[in-house]
Amino acid sequence: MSMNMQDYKRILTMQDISCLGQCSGSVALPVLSACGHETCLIPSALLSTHTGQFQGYTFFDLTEQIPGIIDHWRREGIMFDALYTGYLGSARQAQFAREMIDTLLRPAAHIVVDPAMADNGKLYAGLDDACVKAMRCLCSAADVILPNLTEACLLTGMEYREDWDGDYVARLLDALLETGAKSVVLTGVVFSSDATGGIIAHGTERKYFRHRRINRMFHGTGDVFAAAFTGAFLRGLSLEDAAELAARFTLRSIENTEDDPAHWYGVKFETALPLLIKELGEHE
Ligand code: PXL
Repeated sequence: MSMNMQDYKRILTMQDISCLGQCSGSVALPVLSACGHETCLIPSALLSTHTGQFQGYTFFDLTEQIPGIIDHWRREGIMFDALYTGYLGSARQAQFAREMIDTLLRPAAHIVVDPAMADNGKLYAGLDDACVKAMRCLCSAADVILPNLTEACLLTGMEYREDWDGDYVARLLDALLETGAKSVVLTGVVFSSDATGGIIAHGTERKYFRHRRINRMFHGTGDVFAAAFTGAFLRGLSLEDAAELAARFTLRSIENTEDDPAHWYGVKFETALPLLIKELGEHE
């Protein structure tokens, strides 16, 4: 079961490095490597931890480094098969990501944007309306966007509701596609007390994926899902197969963490990498 070398992609990912916390760049690199892709990271900021459940974290903004990195790669003639963005610490970083689409991507490149900026009805600490606006612009150029319900509301200006119904979600998905993104994978859709999952929207098509719900919040699971989705999608899986595989990988990561109360800041996704690799192999 060897990988088809046409599926080996050079991916540019832009997101922060939170030194501890199992999120963003520290998840994207190992997950995309496990999916069999070359991955180049532009770290947008360096933090001691993520900003979720920690106080007193350090934050070193690396925005000023970005133009120099882009210029160097352009001089070297380096081009990428895909851009995958996650958490970006400022509006300017999202603008740089938008520029990279025109300067660093090959013509048929894929663009996956995880507008990682909010959860549970609230923007992450330190982000503002300008970030939302710049993220909306980046989403308009994407092939696939991966918002959760909160991010979907921020991107569309719709009201955030936890008691969603079919009509509300249908309007949300239509509004997300109106941003210009070609496809949407809406995540964190709770279907019932014991089922969660998401909805894929492409044109007028809507597809649901669902799995067992663990009724507890784990940090970084959006990033685990997004990285695995991107890796699988770039291996040539359909949106639906990539989303389902990424959801199984995320669930397994949570299952492998939930019994360890000392591990409260992220999920042990490393222990689920064999599952990810095995399932990708089955798609060859
Ligand atoms: O998991 C998303 C994320 C990524 N990076 C940083 C964060 C968060 C969520 O809070 O704070 C720095």
